[in-house]
Amino acid sequence: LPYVVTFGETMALMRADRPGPLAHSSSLSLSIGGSESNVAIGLHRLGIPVAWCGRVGDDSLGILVEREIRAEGVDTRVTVDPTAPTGLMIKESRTPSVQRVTYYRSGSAGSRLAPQDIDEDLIAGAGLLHVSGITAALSSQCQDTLRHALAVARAAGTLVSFDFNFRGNLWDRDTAGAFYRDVIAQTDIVFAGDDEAAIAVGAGTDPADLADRIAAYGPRQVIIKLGGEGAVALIDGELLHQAAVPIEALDTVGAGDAFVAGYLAELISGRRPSERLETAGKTGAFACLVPGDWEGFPRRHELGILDAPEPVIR
Ligand code: KDG
Repeated sequence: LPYVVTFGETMALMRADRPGPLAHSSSLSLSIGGSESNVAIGLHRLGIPVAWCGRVGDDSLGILVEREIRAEGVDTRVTVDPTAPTGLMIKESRTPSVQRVTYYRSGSAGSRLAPQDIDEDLIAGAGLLHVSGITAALSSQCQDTLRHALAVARAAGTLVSFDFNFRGNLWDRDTAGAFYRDVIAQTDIVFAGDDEAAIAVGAGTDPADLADRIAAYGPRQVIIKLGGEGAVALIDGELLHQAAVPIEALDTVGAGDAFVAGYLAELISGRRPSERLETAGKTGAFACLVPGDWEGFPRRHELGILDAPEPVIR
């Protein structure tokens, strides 16, 4: 199978074990999270070879980040930066159904990712490069890195996938919108929530219309993620609707990444657009059923569990 390359900032992730104010949480669990490494883990669990590039500090959290991603079978290409710390993200579950994410990442090692941290030959030899708008929001150096990687992929004929991933606590909508419009003109596959799509192409009530407007910039596969409402996609001119898998969501952070991993895994495996969306819907649902960002992502043989007729599988 062709392999996928991705890169971005992965942070240590601390999360209270029970809902309530963080100020009253006496214990936190420690893991890692980063949109692109989440996608990489999701792809690998579905049987797709994948490499992730990133920069971490010369600290214990950097060791944790690299070890966890590598332990998932992802080919990790990590630059250790002794001059900046590994970023940190804290998830506060203020009520059982509302999560607040706080970043401690400004000036982090991950935000200093530079073009030389990403092996050009790795991108040129890949079947697909996946990037996210989060990287562009971190620093101008990260934005240069993303643009450089895109240029290398375009020149080599490597497919490019881009997830808007708007983070309002990292940059403003106007700056993000201008960046999105520029990048989608150089991208083959675009993932965006309907609210995120509106940042780039203006508000619209109809997701199919948003997909149309994005496709006008050039991408042949535009997938508008609608969370609990499923997804609408415009793929090679064909409009498709994917219903969401009905579940009781516990933690939706990471669901978008799982969705992207499901879609891309089936694309790489040569499956039809409807099959790509169906798997994406399932992987997204799996992510919502487990508190961590990526821990609940399914392996291929587990995809059918959502339809299991009995609660105990023997
Ligand atoms: O998509 C999930 C991500 O939001 C999370 O894992 C952390 O990359 C992250 C970010 O910057 O928000």
